[in-house]
Amino acid sequence: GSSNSSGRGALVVLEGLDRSGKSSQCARLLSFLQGKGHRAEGWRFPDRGTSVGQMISAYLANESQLDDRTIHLLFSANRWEKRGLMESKLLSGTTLVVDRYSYSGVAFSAAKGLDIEWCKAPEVGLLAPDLVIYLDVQPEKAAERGGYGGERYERIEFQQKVAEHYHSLRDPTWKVVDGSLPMETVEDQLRELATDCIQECNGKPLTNLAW
Ligand code: FDM
Ligand code: MG
Repeated sequence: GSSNSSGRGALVVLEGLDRSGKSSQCARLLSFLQGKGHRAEGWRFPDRGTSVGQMISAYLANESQLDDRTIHLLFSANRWEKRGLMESKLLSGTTLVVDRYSYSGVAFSAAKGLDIEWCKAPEVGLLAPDLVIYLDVQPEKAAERGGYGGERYERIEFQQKVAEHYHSLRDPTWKVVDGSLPMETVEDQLRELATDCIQECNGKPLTNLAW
């Protein structure tokens, strides 16, 4: 039986550099939660399935050029267009395990030199995560892991800057997990963090991101 059938679902966000293991860990966490009887879905941003998402995808593939602020706002718009659906899923008791969210939006754009407060502004009012897990992997280690896919941003010098901005965004509520540990160890830590979070947010209202 589902232990969260009466309450709302949890908004669980995984953040980290490219090749930090986020996507694999999201998939593992999702099947664990579902196996425990939780209603849970895996989400990711950018969501490349919408028309905004297709513009983002073309930009990341270097098939189009966009001004830095323009692409920043598209990433944000891609979250705004999903906000209503996220809210209704959460309120109906579905936990969302989300691969990247607003913190990626701010860290990646700020790494290009955009003002960080300007970067945060369009994120205000999106749903606030109940849990942010940062998979901490050194940029050098991430780059060694089977190489990058060749998308824009997948360069070590840039990832180093992104890491610095993630660092300055971190607040005490973030759970930093050492992503260089064995996959199963990381997986165990994520299971515990997510399970606790789902229990704790039962009865707590959904809130908005305010920074
Ligand atoms: N990215 C992702 C951003 O620059 N801003 C955002 O708001 C989000 C969600 O897009 F390099 C960057 C991070 C990454 C790229 O992400 C594609 P995935 O997770 O590799 O698909
Ligand atoms: Mg990527």
